[in-house]
Amino acid sequence: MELLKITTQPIEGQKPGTSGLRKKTRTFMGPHYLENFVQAIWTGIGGATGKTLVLGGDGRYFNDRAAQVILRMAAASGAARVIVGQGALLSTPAASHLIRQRKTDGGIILSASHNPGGPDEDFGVKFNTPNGGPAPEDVTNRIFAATETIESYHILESQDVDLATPGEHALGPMTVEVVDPVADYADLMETLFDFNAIRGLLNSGFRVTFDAMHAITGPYATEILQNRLGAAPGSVMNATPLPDFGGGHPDPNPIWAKPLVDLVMGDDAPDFAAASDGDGDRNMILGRGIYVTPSDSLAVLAANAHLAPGYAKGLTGVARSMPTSRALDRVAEAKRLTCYETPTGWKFFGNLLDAGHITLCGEESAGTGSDHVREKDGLWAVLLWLNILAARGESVADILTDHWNTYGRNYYSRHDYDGVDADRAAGMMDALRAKLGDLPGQSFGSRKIAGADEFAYDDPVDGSRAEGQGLRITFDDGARIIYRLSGTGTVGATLRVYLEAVETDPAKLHGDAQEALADVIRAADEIAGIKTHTGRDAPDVMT
Ligand code: VG1
Ligand code: CO
Repeated sequence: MELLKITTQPIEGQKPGTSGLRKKTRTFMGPHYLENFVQAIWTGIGGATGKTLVLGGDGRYFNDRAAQVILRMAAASGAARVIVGQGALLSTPAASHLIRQRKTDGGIILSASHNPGGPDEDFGVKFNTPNGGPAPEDVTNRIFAATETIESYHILESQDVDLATPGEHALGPMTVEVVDPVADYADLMETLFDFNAIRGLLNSGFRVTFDAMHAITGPYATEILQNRLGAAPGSVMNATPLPDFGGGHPDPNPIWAKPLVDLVMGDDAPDFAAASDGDGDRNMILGRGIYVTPSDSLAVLAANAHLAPGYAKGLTGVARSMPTSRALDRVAEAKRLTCYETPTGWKFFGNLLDAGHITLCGEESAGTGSDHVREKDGLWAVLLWLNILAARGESVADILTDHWNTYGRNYYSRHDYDGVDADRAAGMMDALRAKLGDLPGQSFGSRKIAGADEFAYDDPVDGSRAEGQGLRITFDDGARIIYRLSGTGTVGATLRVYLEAVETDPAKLHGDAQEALADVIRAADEIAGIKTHTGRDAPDVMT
């Protein structure tokens, strides 16, 4: 086994975005691309020497090859041990759990999450810190800085490590420990939820369908829902992870998981249905005849979490990303909990969770989680819903209706414009930023703008400041419009427009979101000139 020092030079554009570095798979497969970034991770964390790391990914195309490269580079840089999920697989929440459980120095997750996979699609690499959470900005800034000055990297010349069976292997002086990717995570879930109650529910004729979308949650959902909780065989659909996710977008929303939505809206609908994304950290919740928006789901979970044993003592506080609807704030107010507002991306919840300021948090993009790990967690949200359904004995639709009657409804939708020319998108944001000061007081239909600003976040735990986190417009009746450019895309720019309106009239709680938001949607275009700037007539995706 020879230790190689390979000469390289900086490659442009290796700046991690909202969640790690995401690029076209072919870019990652290009000469030195992955290696440069991995060596920069070692530099960014103060070297790999003596460290114990976790490694796994969502199984997308190139996951297996990238894992072997990273193992050889870890060994060459003196890491003591790498704990790898069997087959180089780990869901993002399971990786977060393993990093914490084994008290490691962090881990590398190979995933581009909900982005499609394959040689012509997307790949990604993310570093998580010893608390199990995505690296905060000071760490990603150091990693990025290292990519800009790199001159060489170290790698061991060796055969592939056998990752197919659990056990230990030596790779030079380093130990590679291959572990069952599912067992520890499933055990953790048993400590949080009343599995007996959920088992009872599922035995009583209550039917569930879980769509793993040919992605990583297949084996997790099969073990937990079918094997441990007794859901009928076949309750988990698309359960085998595929390198290209069966050609689909593993994004659990009504567009990309349409077959599941059609199922719950049809005659033979199950009582409860859910889906997760490529790396298992997102969730979509459905009941018979009903889609629960992620923002509403977060609020319902916050209002009912005490019904699950792991949260029986109540919550210490809650948090949501800024564009997430303020349905959560209403629950927090009623329960006298502090509700923190953070920038988009799970890394901003880490400090609040570590400090014990919050127990539960979430994002409008179908991410919900708690202090059990430091990532959002798709199956966790599904199990918390099932626990609540078992405890309350009501349907999803009834629980949601009751919630709206109690707290009011925050009608909500996100409109995405994908693959917009990056300069045009930036031009729209610049023009809007320039006129923010003039907006307060202006009227749009029956609403008047109460405030307009660019969101910046001061972390209450470590005092760090994150600027430029979205343009935010608030109306006098509580409605909001937020404009943001995505930090996870790989082609051009994705413009996200987040729309929200508050309704407390009991007669108007069951309308269609797009209709209820029609005035806000019109105002969003009038204020920012979306159509003029992007050249688009309509969004590509509405969630
Ligand atoms: C998107 C979502 C954000 C989420 C991020 C990572 O980011 O909006 O809420 O945290 O994806 O999720 P952006 O910058 O594209 O809006 V995942 O499941 O892709 O790791
Ligand atoms: Co994800």
